[in-house]
Amino acid sequence: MKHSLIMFVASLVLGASAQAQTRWDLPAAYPATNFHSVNLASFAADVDKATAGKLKITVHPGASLFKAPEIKRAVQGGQAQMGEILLAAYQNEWQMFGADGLPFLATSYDASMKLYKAQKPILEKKLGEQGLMLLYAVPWPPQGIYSKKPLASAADLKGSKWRAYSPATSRIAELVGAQPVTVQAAELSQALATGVVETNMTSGATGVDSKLYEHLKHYYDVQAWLPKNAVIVNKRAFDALDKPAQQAVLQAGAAAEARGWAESSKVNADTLAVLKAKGMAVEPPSTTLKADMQKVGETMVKEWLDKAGPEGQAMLDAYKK
Ligand code: PCA
Repeated sequence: MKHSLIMFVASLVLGASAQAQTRWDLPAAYPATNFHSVNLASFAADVDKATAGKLKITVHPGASLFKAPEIKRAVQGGQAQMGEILLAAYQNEWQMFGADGLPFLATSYDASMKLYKAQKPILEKKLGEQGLMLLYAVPWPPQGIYSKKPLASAADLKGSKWRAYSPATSRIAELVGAQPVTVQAAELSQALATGVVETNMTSGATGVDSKLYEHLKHYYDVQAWLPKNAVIVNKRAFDALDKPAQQAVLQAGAAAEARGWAESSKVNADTLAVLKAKGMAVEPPSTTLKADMQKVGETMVKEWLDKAGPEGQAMLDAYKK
């Protein structure tokens, strides 16, 4: 009698722990309607479904839980179990993080995928040393130039207040003689409204998110680079999951990566159409403007290689193979 009671209680306890729910937070820096955030929400829903509700991941878009530059450290420190970061924003920490933020190194989705494949093994290694896992990465659409005034050449950017989101976008400003000011996407429309920004480079996606068309009337479709968002996981949090939940995270991550790449190029076309519909002049850059920006890119790739050393050269070789 006593024995069977103990067995009964034990089975309840075991049953309860088998049913136990794990809750994860996933801070992200871009608005809920942005395609990266929508993809994260689908990822979380996939994990929920695959684990029958045992792993609940709450996505916090719009920099609502942590500001963009704080997300990586938050995941490293375990304040969040996973998060989405813009790799290029962390170039000063490690040059390789900035490889996809360099102008004219990889300018199409195909080239961007090749660059990702060359970057991936060293990214995984570096993040692994930091107690992090790379779950997946998805590129933003190609980056173009937004400007209040028309631009015939890079000289027309001189002196303008230039919004930067990474060390590389600040460096571009220096090289063209503009005044760089770092503004995160979450604060971009506010900065425009107060007149702090006259020029910047970003995608059509962020142009629509932040309603850049309300203040900047020209978009030059330069297609200079495709910076990636990476979704990272705290390794200890991952290891604490049971095997089926780990599998669910990995599988949903792989699906999100494939979905994200397809969506990015669709969003590129859609958002450039929105900019036009909102009255912006959406044009290819003049030959001079393009050549000027390509020169800036050449300088920056050289500077990057100087800092990145043999590791950078090996990655470039793998990319160009
Ligand atoms: N949007 C982000 C990064 C790149 C992009 O297209 C931003 O402007 O902050």
